[in-house]
Amino acid sequence: MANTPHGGSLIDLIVRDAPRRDALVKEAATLYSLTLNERQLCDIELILNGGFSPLDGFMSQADYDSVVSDLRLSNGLLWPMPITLDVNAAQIKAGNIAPSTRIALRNPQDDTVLAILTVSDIYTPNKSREAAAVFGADDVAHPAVHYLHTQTKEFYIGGKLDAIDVPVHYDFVEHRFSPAELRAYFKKLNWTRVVAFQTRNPMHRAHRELTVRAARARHCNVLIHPVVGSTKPGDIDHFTRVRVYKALLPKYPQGMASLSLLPLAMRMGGPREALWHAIIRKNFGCTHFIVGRDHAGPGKNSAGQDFYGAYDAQELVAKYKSELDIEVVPFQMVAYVPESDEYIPADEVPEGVKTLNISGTELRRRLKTGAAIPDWFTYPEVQTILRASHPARSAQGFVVLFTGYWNSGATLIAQALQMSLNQGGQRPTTLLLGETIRHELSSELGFTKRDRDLNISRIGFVAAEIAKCGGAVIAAPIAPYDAARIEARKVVERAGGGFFLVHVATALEDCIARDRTGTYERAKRGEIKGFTGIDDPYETPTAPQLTVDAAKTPVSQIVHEIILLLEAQGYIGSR
Ligand code: PPS
Repeated sequence: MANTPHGGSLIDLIVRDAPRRDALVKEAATLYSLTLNERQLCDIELILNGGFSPLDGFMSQADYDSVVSDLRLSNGLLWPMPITLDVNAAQIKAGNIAPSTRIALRNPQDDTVLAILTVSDIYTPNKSREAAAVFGADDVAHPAVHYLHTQTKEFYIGGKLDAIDVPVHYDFVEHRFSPAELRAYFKKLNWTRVVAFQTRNPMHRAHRELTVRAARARHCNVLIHPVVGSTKPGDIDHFTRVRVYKALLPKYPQGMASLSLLPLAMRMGGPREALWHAIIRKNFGCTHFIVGRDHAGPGKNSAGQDFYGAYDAQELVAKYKSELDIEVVPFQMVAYVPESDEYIPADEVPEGVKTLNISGTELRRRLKTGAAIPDWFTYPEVQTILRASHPARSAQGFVVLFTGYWNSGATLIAQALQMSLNQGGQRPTTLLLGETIRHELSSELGFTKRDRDLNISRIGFVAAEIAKCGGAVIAAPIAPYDAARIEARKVVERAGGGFFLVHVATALEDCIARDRTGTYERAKRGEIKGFTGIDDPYETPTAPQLTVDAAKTPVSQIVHEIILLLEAQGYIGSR
């Protein structure tokens, strides 16, 4: 038998309101709409499908105050996390929002109406109080506190929901279960005792070992129940993680484990979050829940100390044990013992016996540099998946952006660099000469500051897209403005590409002296207006990776300097 939902019954609003759905859709079309943000979208999905039972809407002030100060809804039921809907004064005015107003809540991804909210109250939260009580400190180093102070609008509106649809997902659909579906699935599998494992990270041998140990100790099956909503900034994306979990499933014997994805927006709230996670798993029918060391920990505060003690979460869930009705299995840290080639609980490792571990930070470093990840740490299948989405530098894309006066020699250097990179053959290489870009991408642009900036921004966009797919881009416009070059760097780096700015600092006199086309002469005579260096500015780059002078150094030597730079950063050659 699956576990009883929190509060006694599953609040499946979709099933409850299905008979009225058509009328609700019609009504929604006449109402003021609020488009939810990513976090609210996660929250509403779990309200609508019963993952947050007994909630049937966003919290009223009475519930909110009680949850913040006492970890309970106003009816006394244990609930540790505020689930609120924030709005600003302009929205209140535009929607005439007042008690009893009905508002359509829309999915930001496809604009569909998910539910109608009947407003019960509008209230002003004390955000500092909420931060201190719920997250332990009013410190913006905490991601949820940062969100509260920077993203959350000034008013909360409470009220119950009438359900129309849950958000549609297009990824890993076969692994997405509502609480009712998961309960039915457990029934089909004849699973009566299920231990859930919460994670927002890839899983390795140690996780497989500890979940099997938990299953063995409690005679359970294992539900891998990873969060695929928002997690901690900087985490590995859920697409990669889900591929990892799927690769891990066959490592469990006899169909012992299943995978279900949880569209939760984590708050990284440590102890309170652990309690909340346990309640959610109970709603999904699980009977047991693993709470680890530093469960849902947000990292360091602004004084450089941990926000929570490593075992605070385990202590808080133990405190509310009698009200939780899901058995919490404290995570036993397992350590790898090379001597016997096995994982054993850290507290069972005999004195003096050597153990090994690779931290998350170390794993990320190895993925970045391409350094080896040992087989004792993870399965080869998992390693292949992680490497595919975290290629080593030698397989990552990069952009070399040349900047300098017209006729500085940048075009020749760019062409020669492409030859050299093609010889290496490590990745496809694209050459974006000023002339090509002006013809293919920016033909309608002139040479005002605005047009030149737009030209560089287009080059940055295209280069970033190519670098994202692992290609090399060599671009050689004049790019006279520092801010535009800096912006292009940002766009490329955000896409995961390396960015190298090379200033071809050939003196203007030399550029003019080498000009056999008469272009500079025409500019000097005023036949070309706003020509860079003649009657238009060139801003010297503030922080180029390389500065070269094509009048003083042969092209082949300049290309070699760039090759050395790329090699030093690991983008070319193999290590
Ligand atoms: S920018 O500033 O980076 O957008 O310039 P870029 O795209 O590199 O364009 C340089 C080419 O445009 C010709 N040209 C001018 N350059 C500078 N200032 C003015 N006013 C100007 N008018 C035209 C310049 O000769 C370059 O031509 P190509 O054919 O690329 O050598």
